[in-house]
Amino acid sequence: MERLPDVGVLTFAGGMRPRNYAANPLEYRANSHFMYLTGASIPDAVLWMRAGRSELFIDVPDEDDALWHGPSLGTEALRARLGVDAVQPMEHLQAALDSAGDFDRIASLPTPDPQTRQRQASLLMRRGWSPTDFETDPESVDRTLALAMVEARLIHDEGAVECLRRAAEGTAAAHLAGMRATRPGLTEHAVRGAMEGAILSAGMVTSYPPIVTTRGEILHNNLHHHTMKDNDLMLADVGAEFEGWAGDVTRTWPVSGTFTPTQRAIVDLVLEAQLKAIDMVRPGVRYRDIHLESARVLTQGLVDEGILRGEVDNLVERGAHALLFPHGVGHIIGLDVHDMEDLGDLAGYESGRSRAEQFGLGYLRLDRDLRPGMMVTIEPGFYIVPAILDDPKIAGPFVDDKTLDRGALARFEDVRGVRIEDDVLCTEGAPEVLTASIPKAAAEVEAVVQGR
Ligand SMILES: [Mn+2]
Repeated sequence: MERLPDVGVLTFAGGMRPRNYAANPLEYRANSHFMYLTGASIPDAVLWMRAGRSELFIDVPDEDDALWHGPSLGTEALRARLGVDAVQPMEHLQAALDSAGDFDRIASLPTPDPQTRQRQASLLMRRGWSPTDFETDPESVDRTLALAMVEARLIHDEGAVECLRRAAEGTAAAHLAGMRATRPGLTEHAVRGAMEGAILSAGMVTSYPPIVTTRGEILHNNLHHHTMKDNDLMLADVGAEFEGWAGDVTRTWPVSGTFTPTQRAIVDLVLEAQLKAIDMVRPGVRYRDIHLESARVLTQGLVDEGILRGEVDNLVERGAHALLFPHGVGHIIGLDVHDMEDLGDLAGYESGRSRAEQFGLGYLRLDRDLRPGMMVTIEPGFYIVPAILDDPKIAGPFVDDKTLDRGALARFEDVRGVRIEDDVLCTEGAPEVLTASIPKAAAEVEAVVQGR
């Protein structure tokens, strides 16, 4: 509010969304900006802030609501719990906005659900305002608000870190359960069920749709129907959410309990790249340099295996590693698993920086200088993706000049996809890995799977 002295700020929780019809909704979770400001997740609630005052507007339950949902917290008890100045019925919101005479400007961030967006537009329109494009309009109050939220949410205070630690605990329970539930002959569903079950048992929910797959080369694979076979790798990218705060971890383990020599070589290499990158999570380090350093470690290993040919720095500069490591090394994490991605690149990219054109580097979600209190993921990977390797525009030049040796790569057919991901807090000193308790070195992972 210091950044917006003459402006009123409206923040929308967002509504319930139907799964198939209105009375059968998806599990509710409020918009993260709303949760950050209020600490609550209340369907359709609106927070109105102006002149140092905060008022929460809610749909007051009608009498038959208590019949179906039980008694609800009264408005005064809710006010006391959340620490806002007032809690009012939704019917009063329009009048509150209309009477805010001095505040002829209203800032408001975009909301993802269409119904809320419509409500937002009509409320603003009554005041002669319409939502502006905060991404392109540098003069807009919405952009000032977005930047203020980024500044607040980018650096986690002790309370936030405590919640992120709890999310990490739920995430750890899930991965151990997943490793122990893996058996040749079962489907991936069984592993997913064990992992989500561990999260639900801890009183948490998943922070994003889980990836639990023996086809790890399909980066966002949300199918779980494959039967696990002895020589498969299981790639699980699963995170728990504690009171809105996200965990995000990937582990890759052998279905049989023992990596094949080729799988072991790649898992060791990806871990080496990950450890090198984690060690760089320190104040003042540019995140893109962490990405590029992990790419160099991977590239050196691929040169050693004869998969890539050339000089490492030159290969990374040309983006040759992206044929097998096409995504960025990580992202910021907080209330959102990709924190504040609803604001485009405003949170991930420092002012004056923008996405690269090059294949691979263009998918990097974060390019800031790190500061204490920032939390990031570190998640290098290796994937054999036909859609990349068979693409004449992406892979063609590297095949033609013999940079990529597809024959050498064919030996690693049983690898498919490997990723190792942890959640890392930047501190004044050495990085703190919140998810360090989850086994990741090949021998540790094998021991857990074998002990099932
Ligand atoms: Mn991630």
